[in-house]
Amino acid sequence: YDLHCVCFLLTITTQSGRSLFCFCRRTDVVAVTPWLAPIVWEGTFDPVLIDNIYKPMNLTIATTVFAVGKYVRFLQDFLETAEKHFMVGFNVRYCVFTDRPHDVPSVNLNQGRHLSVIQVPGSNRWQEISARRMEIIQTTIEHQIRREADYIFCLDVDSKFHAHWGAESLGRLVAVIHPGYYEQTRDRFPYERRPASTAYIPMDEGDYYYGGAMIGGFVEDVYTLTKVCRNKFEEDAGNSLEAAWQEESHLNRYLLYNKPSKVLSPEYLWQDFKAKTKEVKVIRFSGVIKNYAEVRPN
Ligand code: UD2
Repeated sequence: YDLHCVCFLLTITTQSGRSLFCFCRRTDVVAVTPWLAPIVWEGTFDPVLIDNIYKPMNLTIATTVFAVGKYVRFLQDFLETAEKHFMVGFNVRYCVFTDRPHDVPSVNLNQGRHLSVIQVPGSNRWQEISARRMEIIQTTIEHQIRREADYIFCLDVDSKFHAHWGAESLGRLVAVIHPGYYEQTRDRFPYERRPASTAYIPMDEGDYYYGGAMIGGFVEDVYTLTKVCRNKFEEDAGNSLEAAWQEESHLNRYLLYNKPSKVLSPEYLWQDFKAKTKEVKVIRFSGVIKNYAEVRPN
C-alpha cells in the first residue's frame, strides 16, 4: 500500500509486457525528507506507473470537507473541480459537513463516487469551526469512515483543483508543505511558540510548516492524528489557551513527533493570491481569494 517513487531509476514490466520507467528528473527541488519520505513534486513520479500499481487495488478514498455558514458557497467549485482532477478512476466518498444541508449543491458525480451530507452545528467564531474539524473527523471515522474507506483526505472547502491529484499522493500519513513557508527557515515558521501550549514547538525544532488545509493517509493513522490533536486542543482550552493557528498549530506539533510517510509539495496547496514560483510546475489545488470579513461569522 505504501509504495514510494523516490529518486531511483526503476523499470517495471507490466502484464502486457510494456516497460515503464520512473525516475526523478528534478534537480531544482529536494524530493526527499531527512527521514527518507518522498516530497512529491511534478517530475518526480510517473502517473501511469503509479496508476498501474494502485488502480487494481480498488481503493476507496474518503474525502472530508467542511462548509459551515457562508462557506457553503465554495462547495460547487470544490466538487466540480474535484470530479475533474481528484483521484479520478478511484472510489471516492465525499463527507460534507455543514449546518446548511439544504444549500449543498447538486453536482454530477462520476461512477464510483458518492457524497453524504452530515449536519454539524454552526458557530459564531471561525476559530471554533476550524478547530472543531479534528473532533468531528475523529467521530465520523469512528461511526462511518473506517468501515467504508482505505484512505482519507481532509481538505479545505474554499479551494479548487486545477490539475491531476492522484495516487502519487497516497501514503500512511500524508501532509502538505504550506505554500507561504516552503522557502523560509524554521525560525520564521508560525508555530505555536508559547511553552504553556501543548502545540509548542521550540525555535530550534521543526522540519516544515505544514498547511492545515490538507491532511491525509490511512484512515487509522488520520484517526490517531485527529484524536491526539483534538485532545491537545481541549487541554489547551481547559487552560484558556488557543494555539496561534488553532488546529494547524496542533497538526504541526503532531507531525514533528510523528513524521509523515509522504510529504506533498506546495503544488498540492497553493494560494491564488500568490504568484507561481519557478519550482512549482503545476498548481494542482489552491485556496481561492476570499473576503475574510465577509465570509467568516466574525
Ligand atoms: C488557514 C489554513 C486552514 C486552517 C486555518 C486555521 C491553509 C492554506 N489554510 O486557512 O486549513 O488551518 O488557517 O485557522 O493551510 N470553515 C467553514 N466555515 C467558516 C470558517 C471555516 O466551513 O466559517 C472551514 C472551511 O472548510 C475552511 C476551513 O474551515 O476551508 C478553514 O478555515 P479558513 O478558510 O477560514 O482558514 P484560512 O483560509 O485562514
